[in-house]
Amino acid sequence: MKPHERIVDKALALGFHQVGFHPVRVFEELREIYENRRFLEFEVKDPQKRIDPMSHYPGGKTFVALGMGYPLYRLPRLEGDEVRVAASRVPDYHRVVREGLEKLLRFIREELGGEGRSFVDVEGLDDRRVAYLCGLGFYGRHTQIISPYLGSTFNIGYLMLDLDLGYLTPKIEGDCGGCTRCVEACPTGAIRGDYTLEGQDCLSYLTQKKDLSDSEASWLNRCIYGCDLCLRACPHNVISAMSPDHVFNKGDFESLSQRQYQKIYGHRDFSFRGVKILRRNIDLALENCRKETE
Ligand code: B12
Ligand code: SF4
Ligand code: SF4
Repeated sequence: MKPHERIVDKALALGFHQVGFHPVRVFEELREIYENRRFLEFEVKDPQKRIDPMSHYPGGKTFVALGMGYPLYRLPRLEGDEVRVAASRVPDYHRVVREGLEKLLRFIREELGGEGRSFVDVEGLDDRRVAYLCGLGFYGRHTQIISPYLGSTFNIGYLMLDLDLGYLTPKIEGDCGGCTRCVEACPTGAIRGDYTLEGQDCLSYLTQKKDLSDSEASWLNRCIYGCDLCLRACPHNVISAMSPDHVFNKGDFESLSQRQYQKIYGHRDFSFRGVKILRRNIDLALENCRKETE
């Protein structure tokens, strides 16, 4: 078996669903986008860090990109003080993907004699670009990478290795044709339609942002962390069973200190932004619902 085939086998055994390879290079084609970007509150603002893999791991030769799918649960009917969080992996994908990447890296060290570094949403390097270059999928109009196997409900992790594997996965070229379902489904107009997103207007951002303007506050709905409406509209995605893990009641968070919140919910992606922001989102969401039904 060739080294890249052994890596694929091991990655699949570790729970990843898709694997691709590409030589490491600077994403020069994205420089202009990052130099002109209206950065979000918590984003890494140095364009070089976003596009230059060597600024994170000098000596990197090969990207190994891994896709891990997550289920897009069926929408529950929410009543009273019930709210939901966007479809996502439980526990937080950062943990699960990182754990898998570290095991894969250990295997490569021991069996193939290589060194490397693992990445999942690390220091701003553009994950979707790595996935695209490594042939995991193509850019959808909602700007998510769409895989022919996983749709766009998958997370991306990758390794940068100091090995030259002499293998490259062919890129998957594709586009959305005449489909504009996600543009129509997006409640804030964040999806521009030209394969770009105005992150400042995306509910996924607003549910994490510290201060909201009145109009931003009026957009919040019963999804109090993240947003998955464009994923739900996309014909490449499959909707599976209902998920009790993603539905909550206002009372679940009401009297928790930050410490208690971390203890109970620290393994979830939404714990990242702290309990105060979550409580604010719940209050705004329920207030907006009340106004709508008045
Ligand atoms: C910041 C961020 C956000 C921000 C802003 C995103 C943005 N686009 O600006 C917010 C909070 C809004 C967000 C939301 C979400 N995110 Co996010 N996010 C990130 C993060 C940390 C950085 C993304 C980034 O660099 N954006 C900068 C802009 C410039 O990149 P971009 O929008 O992808 O733009 C590209 C395209 O527009 C393309 N492009 C430009 N012009 C053109 C023209 C054509 C014709 C084409 C084809 C392409 C194209 O090139 C650009 C650069 O690559 C990454 C992790 C990472 N470190 O990379 C995760 C990441 C992108 N997010 C992810 C996810 C899952 C989500 C959510 C689904 C979470 C949720 N349920 O709420 C939503 C989806 C919203 C959406 N429609 O994309 C996944 C995406 C997985 C995938 N299959 O693509 C990532 C990769 C995390 C991960 N490792 O799994 N996210
Ligand atoms: S996540 Fe929601 S707000 Fe953001 S682009 Fe998709 S539908 Fe629009
Ligand atoms: S909903 Fe349609 S336009 Fe949007 S990403 Fe999916 S296929 Fe493309």
